[in-house]
Amino acid sequence: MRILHTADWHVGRTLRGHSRADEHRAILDEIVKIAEDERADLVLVAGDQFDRAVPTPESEQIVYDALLRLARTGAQVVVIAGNHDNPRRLTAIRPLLELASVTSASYVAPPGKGGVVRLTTRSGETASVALFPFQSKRGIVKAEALMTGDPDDHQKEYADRCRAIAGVLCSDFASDTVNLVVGHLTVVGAAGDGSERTAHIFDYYVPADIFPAAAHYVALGHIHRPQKIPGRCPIWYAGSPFALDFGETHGEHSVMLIEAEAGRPARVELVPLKSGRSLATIRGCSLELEQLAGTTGDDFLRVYIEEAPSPGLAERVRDMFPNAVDVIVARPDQTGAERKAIDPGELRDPRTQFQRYLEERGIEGDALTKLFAELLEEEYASASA
Ligand SMILES: [Mn+2]
Repeated sequence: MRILHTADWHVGRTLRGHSRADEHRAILDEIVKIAEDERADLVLVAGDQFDRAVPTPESEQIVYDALLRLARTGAQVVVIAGNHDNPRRLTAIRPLLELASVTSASYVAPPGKGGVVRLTTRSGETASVALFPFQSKRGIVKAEALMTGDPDDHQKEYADRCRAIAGVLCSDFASDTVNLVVGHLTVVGAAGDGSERTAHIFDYYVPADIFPAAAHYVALGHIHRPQKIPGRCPIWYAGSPFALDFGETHGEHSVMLIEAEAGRPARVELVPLKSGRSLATIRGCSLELEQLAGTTGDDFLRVYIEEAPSPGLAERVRDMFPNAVDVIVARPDQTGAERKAIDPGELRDPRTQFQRYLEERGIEGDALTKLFAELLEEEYASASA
C-alpha cells in the first residue's frame, strides 16, 4: 500500500496582510499531482488544514477542493483536526466528506466510535488507522487542576493520559493489517521549527514511545519542519508545505511517501515540494540594498535598512523591492554620539527640542525640521487668532 502524508497547510494564512491563496492553490495542486503520479492508496492529512477556526469562504473552497481532488485520484483520504482547525466545523461537514470517501476526526474517540478506522484500499489491502486529533491540555487535564498545583505535574498527567489514549487506540493493531496513527501533537525529540508561533506549541508534549512497535508509521502534524522522531516505529512530521512566516526559512518543505505492507517494516521517502514562494531576509544600507535590487526573484522579503532613518527612506526601499512585506529601519549603533548636557534655557524653544530629539535618534531631518517649524507657526497663528 502506498501512503501519502501531508500536514499543516494553514490555508488562509496571510503574510503581513498579503494573501497566499494562489500559493496554496499551487502547492495543493502539486500535492494532488504527487498522489496521482505515485498512485497513493491512502492520503493522511494530519491537521491544521486551516489557519483559523473561522476560515473565509475562499479558504474553505481551497481546502475542500483539495480534499475532493485527492479522493478523486482513487485514494482513501483521512483528515484530522489540528489546533488551528475548528473541530465543530469539521464535525458539521463530516457527512458530506463521507459521501466523497473522506474520513474525518475532530475529537479523540474510543476505537469503536470512530477513534480507529479500518479502510480497504483499491489495492485490496486493509489499513487500521488510529486517529489522534489535537487535544488541548484542557481536554486532557481538568481546568480545575490547571488552576492549582505544579505545571510539571500537569505535563506528566497530560503525557500519561495521552499514553493511555494511544494504548487503547493502538490495542487492536493486527499482524494482517497496515497499522497507522495520524496525530496532531508535540512529540518530544522534535526540534523547534523556528516558527514565530512556537511558543504555544511547546507547552505540552508526549514522549515518542507512546506509539507501539506494531505501528507501521505515525503521521504527525503540528511541527512545521519535516523531521523523523526517534521511536519504536517510524514517526514523522511532514512539515508545512511552504514557508508560512519568516521563522520558517529553513527551506525544507515536503510530503512523505510510505510504502507499507502487513507484517513488514514500512519504507519512508521524503518528497520535497517546490511551489511555494520563499521568504528571505536582506539587510544593508541603501547603497548595499540597491545592489540587491532585481536579484531576489519572487521571494517575499524582510528588509533591514541599516542606516539612520530619513524621510521617505522606507518608501524608496519598497520601490526597489516590490515584494518587500516588512521594511525595518535598523539604525546602526551610534558610536561616540554622546548626549550633550542640556541647557534648560535652550530647551524652552520647541524647535530646539525637536532638533535635539532628531540628533539623539540619529535622524537626518532638515526637511522634518522645516515641516515642524511650519506646523509650529500654524499652531501659534491659530492660538493667537
Ligand atoms: Mn500548524
